[in-house]
Amino acid sequence: AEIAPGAVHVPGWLDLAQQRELVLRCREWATGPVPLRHVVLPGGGRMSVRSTTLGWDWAPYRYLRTGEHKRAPDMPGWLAELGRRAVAEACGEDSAEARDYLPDTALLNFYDASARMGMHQDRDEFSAAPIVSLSLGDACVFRFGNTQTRAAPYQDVELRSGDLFVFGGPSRYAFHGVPRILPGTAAPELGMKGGRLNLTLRMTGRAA
Ligand code: MD3
Ligand code: FE
Repeated sequence: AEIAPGAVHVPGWLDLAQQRELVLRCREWATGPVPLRHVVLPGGGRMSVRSTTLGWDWAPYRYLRTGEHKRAPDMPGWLAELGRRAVAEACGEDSAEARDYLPDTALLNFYDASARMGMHQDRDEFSAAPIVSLSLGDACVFRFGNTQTRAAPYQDVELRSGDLFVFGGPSRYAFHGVPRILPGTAAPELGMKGGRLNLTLRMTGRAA
């Protein structure tokens, strides 16, 4: 479903077996050289979400190869390919977006039951290519706004485990956030002990 021009929601894109596999991979990254941590913003605020990265390391508000942490692991080829298939699904197999899509960074966010993400725009990339979002674990309320202001008008959409969302075109720079996690909504077979994982695949537009 296209909830706004360029913002395409594909509920249940990943089946349970694919979700379980991705949860296992995420667990490896979450305990790797750049473990999940609460990112501290330059203004001193600590994000309630815990994050890690592959490829480029997101150090607010920029991408680095090596930041305060060890160098992030490389973005695996199979994950970049999954991103390309996601854009093909949302924008069409023969679209220019899908043809040129080669994400070079992945951001992994973990939300416990009380974590939130305030309304913001993603403007740290030097590329206007779409952003791919994959959700795992507990469902959340995802708030999709407009490009002008973090305030209304916005739409609230429930994102569940296995859902794909692609944000391109005019929606690429829309304000968005996660006001609420819905605890206890994940399938037990997923093997998560609560909380929500969100994996976003991006093109930084930076030279390797
Ligand atoms: C809309 N993550 O990592 S994913 C983020 O669920 C982020 O963890 C949220 O916002 C999360 O920056 C939302 C969906 C998402 C990701 C990027 C977008 C929506 C977007 C970029 C532009 C517009
Ligand atoms: Fe974002």
